[in-house]
Amino acid sequence: MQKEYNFQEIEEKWQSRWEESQPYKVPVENAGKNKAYVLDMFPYPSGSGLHMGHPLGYTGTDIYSRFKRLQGFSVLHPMGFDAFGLPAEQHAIRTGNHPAEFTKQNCEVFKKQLKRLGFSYDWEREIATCDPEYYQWTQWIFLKIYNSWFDEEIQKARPISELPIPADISQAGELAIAKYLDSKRLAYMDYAMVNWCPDLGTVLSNEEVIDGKSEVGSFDVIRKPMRQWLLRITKYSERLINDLVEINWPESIKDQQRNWIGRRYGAEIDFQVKDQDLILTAFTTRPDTLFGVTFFVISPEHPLVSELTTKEQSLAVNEYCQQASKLSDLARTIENREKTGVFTGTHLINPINQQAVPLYIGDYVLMNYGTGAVMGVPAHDERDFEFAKKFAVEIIPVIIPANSEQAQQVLAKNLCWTEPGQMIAIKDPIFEELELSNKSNEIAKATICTWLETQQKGRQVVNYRLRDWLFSRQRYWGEPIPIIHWENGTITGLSDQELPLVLPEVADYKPSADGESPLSKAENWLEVICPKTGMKGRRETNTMPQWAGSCWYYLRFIDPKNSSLPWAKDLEQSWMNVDLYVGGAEHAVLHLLYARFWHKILFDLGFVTTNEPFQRLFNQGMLTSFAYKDSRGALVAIDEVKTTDSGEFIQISTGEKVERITAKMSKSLRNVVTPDEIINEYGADTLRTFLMFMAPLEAQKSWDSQAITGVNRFLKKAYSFIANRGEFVPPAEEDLQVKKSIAGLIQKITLDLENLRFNTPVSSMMEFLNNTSNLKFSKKSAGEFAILLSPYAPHLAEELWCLLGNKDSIVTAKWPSFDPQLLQQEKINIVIQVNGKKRANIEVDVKIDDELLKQMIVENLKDSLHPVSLADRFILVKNPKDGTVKLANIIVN
Ligand code: ANZ
Repeated sequence: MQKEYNFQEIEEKWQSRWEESQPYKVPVENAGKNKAYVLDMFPYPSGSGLHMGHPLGYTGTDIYSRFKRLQGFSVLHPMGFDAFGLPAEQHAIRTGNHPAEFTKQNCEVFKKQLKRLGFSYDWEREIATCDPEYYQWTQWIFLKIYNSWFDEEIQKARPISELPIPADISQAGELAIAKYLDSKRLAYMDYAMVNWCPDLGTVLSNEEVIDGKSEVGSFDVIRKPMRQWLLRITKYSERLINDLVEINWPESIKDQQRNWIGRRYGAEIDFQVKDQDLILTAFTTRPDTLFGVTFFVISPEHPLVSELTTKEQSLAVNEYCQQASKLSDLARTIENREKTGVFTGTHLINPINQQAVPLYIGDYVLMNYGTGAVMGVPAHDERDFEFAKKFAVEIIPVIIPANSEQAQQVLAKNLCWTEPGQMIAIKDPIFEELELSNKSNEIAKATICTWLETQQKGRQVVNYRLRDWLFSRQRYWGEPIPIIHWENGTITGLSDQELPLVLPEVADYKPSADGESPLSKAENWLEVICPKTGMKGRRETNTMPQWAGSCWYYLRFIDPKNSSLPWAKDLEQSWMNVDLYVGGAEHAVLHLLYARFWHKILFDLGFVTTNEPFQRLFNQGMLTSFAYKDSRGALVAIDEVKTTDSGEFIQISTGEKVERITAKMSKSLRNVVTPDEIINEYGADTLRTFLMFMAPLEAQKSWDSQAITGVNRFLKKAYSFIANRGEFVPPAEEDLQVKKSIAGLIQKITLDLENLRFNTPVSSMMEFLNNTSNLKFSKKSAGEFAILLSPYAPHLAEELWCLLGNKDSIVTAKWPSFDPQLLQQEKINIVIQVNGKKRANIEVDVKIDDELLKQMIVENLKDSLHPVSLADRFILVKNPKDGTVKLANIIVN
């Protein structure tokens, strides 16, 4: 009787065997020369369980891990949970239940679901960032950051104990020294304008604010000054940009990081305030436009606003600044927003031509970029152009396009020219002395910069868009920041022995009305007395942001149970870097930049031996689903639509025709497919193989429930091919085509997996079975097929391996090799004619492609009396039976 593919039985059986034999366990000391550290971006354990995006990337890494294991590598493939986070806290506020319990339950669900997918994780290394045994070390790293400073000279972090203290400060006593140290630490406190979200009762980082709303929950966000913890990531701007060349990451992600850091080469230029002994400094990337300055704008938060405002203008200026304080930076810098501003009554002197220009306050100038002051050049900057039009300020062009026709247009129409070009002749003694007329604006940039430097009226500078990382949150469900504020005004970090500083129990999880963290209500925990001096102190009540735990989890996986250190140094040395890191591109600038930053500090302080954490990064594409759109553009859920025989889509309730579109999976469109549903219906092996088969892993793709049956059929066929085969032949009697095909398959899949091409091996395996399953097969070749299949469909492959009579798990098998001779193509001889006369013979592979053949002919005749080129007409005469070329005739004029 024919045996049927019973995926449920097979998958349960092998999962329980793996549970017993632990084939994926990596001994702690086992790194060795051939190692592969393959890492997934670990999930946040939400209450709704795994969604289809999770197994998509996780299958890719699992296939790669299995492939490397079969190749004899020691593979570290761990999994854990990014378990602090806002949803659990909001759940706690709603229900009064402890977020830890809710989180723990969710982790259990996730783990069970992940195990059903047959992933080859070493579960003994599981970690959760909210466990005190884990966050003890997050706090430990925070303290290392707190206890260090950045030495500009060597561009490295160093222990704060090595910071040279200026003599006047050390004479001023302990308190002054403490203040000085605090001002240099890599973790420091400062008043910062923060994004305050009243509904969430917390401060958000810029990255967590999207279009003026919170990323979580989409609540309004306003600006407010608050005392906060910040990490000095800006000190690492240069290294974070420069070291990108060392790592194998998608260029698009590198570009996003570069843009986020936003390195700008430019100049600071000093403008004297007219009739006053005061200087205002502008940051510009375009010193070449200095002769075109017609006004000057400072930010409403500029510290000199009141000093620079005349009595007559003070009322208007005050009112304007008040209005501006209500807007977020983002709202102020929206493109095409109508420019606003107010005149201060004051004028400034342009250092290069001594012209007096009016000084305005304008909210398009931000205080936290450059110097918070802009020299207005309306002829060459769009924002300044709009401002000048609104306030009727003069527009003086100094650069025109190199193309004269274009230049005439720009001048005739008074356009704003922001591109490179050449300098217009200007009547000015210094302009003439510098011989700028008709020079390219790039030359003018350098010339004017040098002039400013020699006159001491300006200097070249590098500026970055990156801001220091706002690191404190007024939340309960995060790592407590291990700091004590003493009553004498000093602050200290806890000692290593006092860690972990465990979250206290609190009566409720809401922040206080003024935004203090819920921890400020935990009186007993909060108040401390120094056992040595008896001084009173209060613990820091802010907690760390969710990014903290994921900044270093890849290091803990190396040595997850170490209770005396975050990781043992020799293990770190043998396992790092992460060889392959896979996750969504949405983490381009958040997690991936923060983790690189922490890693570099740890590197500087000697705790890790590599400069970068993630050697190779790969982004999985978005997985979407289908939905429908009616003629008004409204979205229609998938169960409200039927498909007609002719393939049209009709809305059932209205009978109206609708259009099929791709949309995010969402409950309201009822187009969500969960991994569990699919596993129930087809099994995990089908789901895994299908997820890879759909498209290249990096591509965006739409879930198509119908297409999965094709993959399921392939696995049934693979099962039957071995389970229902009467007998195998000895290797000597095997059909040559089987030998050749399996060799080709091994070659192809090896190359594809090495290059993370996960989709094409599936079609190659399908094709292989179709072409060879009816031929004479040896057990050896059938076993090799099972091994090739095992990264994709590990349960089925184990079953087939067992049916072939193997005693050990297929996990312990060896990735097959092949005899390259089997892949050598037969040669044929082709006659070459030029204009119908025989000129040469060449020997080529039977299956040579036409283009390659043409190139070979050109090459072959290169030094002859009758050279030909690819531009000539080639007539390839082919054998009608097998399509091989017999003769090539090239027609040369
Ligand atoms: C004069 C000028 C002339 C400028 C010109 C540009 C073009 P990116 O490349 O985005 O960094 N700027 C400087 N500080 C600013 C601040 N705090 N808020 C808003 N804008 C500010 O832009 C650098 C340019 O942004 C600077 O160069 C300055 O305008 C403006 F034809 O100076 B520029």
